[in-house]
Amino acid sequence: MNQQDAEKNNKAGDEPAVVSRRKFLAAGATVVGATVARAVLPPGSEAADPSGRPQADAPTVPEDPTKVPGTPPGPYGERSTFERATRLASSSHSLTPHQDLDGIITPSSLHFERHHNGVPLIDPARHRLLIHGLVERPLLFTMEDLRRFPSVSRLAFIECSGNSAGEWKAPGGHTAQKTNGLFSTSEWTGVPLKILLREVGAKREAAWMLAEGSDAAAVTRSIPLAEAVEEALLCYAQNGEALRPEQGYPLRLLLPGWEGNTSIKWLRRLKLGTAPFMTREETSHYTDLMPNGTARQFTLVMEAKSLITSPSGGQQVQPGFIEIRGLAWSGRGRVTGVEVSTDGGHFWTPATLQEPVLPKCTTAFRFGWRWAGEETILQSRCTDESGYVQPTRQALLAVRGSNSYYHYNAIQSWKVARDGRVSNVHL
Ligand SMILES: Nc1nc2c(c(=O)[nH]1)N[C@H]1C(S)=C(S)[C@@H](COP(=O)(O)O)O[C@H]1N2
Ligand SMILES: [Mo]
Repeated sequence: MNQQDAEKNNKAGDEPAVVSRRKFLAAGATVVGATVARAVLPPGSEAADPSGRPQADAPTVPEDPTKVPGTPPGPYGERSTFERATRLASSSHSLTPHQDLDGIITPSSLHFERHHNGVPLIDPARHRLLIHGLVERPLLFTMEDLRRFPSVSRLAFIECSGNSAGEWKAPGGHTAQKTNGLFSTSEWTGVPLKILLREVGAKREAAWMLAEGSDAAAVTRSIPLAEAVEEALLCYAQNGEALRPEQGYPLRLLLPGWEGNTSIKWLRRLKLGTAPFMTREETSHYTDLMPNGTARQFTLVMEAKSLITSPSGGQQVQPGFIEIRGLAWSGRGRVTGVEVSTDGGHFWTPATLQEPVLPKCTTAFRFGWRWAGEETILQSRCTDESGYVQPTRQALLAVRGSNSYYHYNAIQSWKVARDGRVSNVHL
């Protein structure tokens, strides 16, 4: 089936209709409230009576709770006090609750954090960025200087290379947050690195760049310039406002599609050189232990991956129509397709991709499904513009062995039990 056919097939699921209680019962679903429909018609069913004529059991207008004066506007918005989506936090990281979110942008307050020695408090008026090494003119920039350069905004995900690390051995996470919480998406705004390299007069021989953060850990990374230079952004803003302190306020490097650890936060220094800066004093090291005992290093690109966020681990579904929703992303470019399997990987059907579909950014997908109440396994599989297809767990383990920690991107399997409970399993 091609993408268009799949979209047609999914159409019914794209247009949920409010249904009368009678129709709802006829559809064979479970009724939870007396007059409140908790589900939509299954795909292919006729819509509710469009004539608008009152029906015997037509719902009445509920009491309007808004007749009391509301709260006046304040200087900075808050979410509804009824909303509960939260990050799970430890001393070194926090996880985005993907199962509670919609769309591709992670609210800034729910963006995951990963830091090696806490979040520093930095006064932007005193912050400086030094660019030196193999340059004609070493320069020190203030935040004000940086904001004067031509700017770029783009949407991009950041994924920690340790995202899903708990899945190498056994099903580690019970929820989408636990399995994939070290991954988030924002709109980032800043100055292209290329412009600043021109400003300092980067020398021809400069092939590597050391980026250093201003946190207590002074995290540094060696970055190959040839691949980084086109897209690297020095960001001061995220989702329309200044970066959050946790995301590197007032300045961070963003390397779209690469391991999160290369996107140095609280950025204070860039040093250009001919070779990687490799001494322990200079940089932190990330390696992947391979089955033959060797280690691979500078595996910078985050490979294609996808995740069904709803229904996902810890949730419970009802029989009838279910819109399967999820996220797909690839560090190599655009997502070109996502397929969904509702039978543990035997049959795969293309899901509908939600626009926008942007390179090195998260793409949302959805897929209309009718669950009859049997035990089954839900999976999604992503393909990117390089032709790379997200591997099964078995295929990934065959290549990487099970001694790895970073770069786990296997297909996620969610088991739906007969009682509707969803859990993380490994096939
Ligand atoms: N200065 C500094 N930059 C850093 C880190 C850090 O600890 N210090 N952690 C890195 C890691 S491992 C990741 S995955 C990303 C996480 O970015 P986020 O906290 O904005 O989600 O920041 C990277 N940049
Ligand atoms: Mo990371």
